[in-house]
Amino acid sequence: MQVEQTFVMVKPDGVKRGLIGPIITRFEQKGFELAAISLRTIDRNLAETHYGELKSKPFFGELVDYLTSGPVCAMIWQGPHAVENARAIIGKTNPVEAGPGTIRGDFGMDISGNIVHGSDSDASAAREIGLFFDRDHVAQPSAQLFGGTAVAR
Ligand code: IDP
Repeated sequence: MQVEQTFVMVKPDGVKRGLIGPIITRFEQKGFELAAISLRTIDRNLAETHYGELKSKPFFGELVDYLTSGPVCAMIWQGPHAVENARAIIGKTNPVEAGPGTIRGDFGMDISGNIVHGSDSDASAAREIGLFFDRDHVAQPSAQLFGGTAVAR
């Protein structure tokens, strides 16, 4: 079994509303294993780099304001098909369209506050993990959960 990693971030609205715990619970219940976690306030430079692909969008400034409005909880979750499984439990970008049972569908009301970020590809996951974490502080997959397979990098 191939164990992959994905980058997940509880955004400032999720942190302020006390949703770190419920979000972690959902990832654990799904079967993911936590590899790293960090609560931090990010500066505009990191927010702009993280969302660099969206620079030309009309909402980019608003998005950077949102991401820097309070602490975020950055996490690395690992397991099989990590990127796809995380996107499935996070739900569609707009909470209005995200189905019940997904994090955005259950906890969000509007696209300006969609609670959580999840990488959209393995390449994005590797890039985003590199932006937020020092490799030395990331746990390896546990033998118990995933048979000790090496993480794909
Ligand atoms: P994703 O977060 O589901 O991968 P993206 O299209 O990559 O969706 O957008 C990144 C983030 O930009 C969204 O999670 C949301 O916070 C914000 N965003 C996307 N579209 C809009 C919009 O139309 N208005 C305001 N913010 C938006």
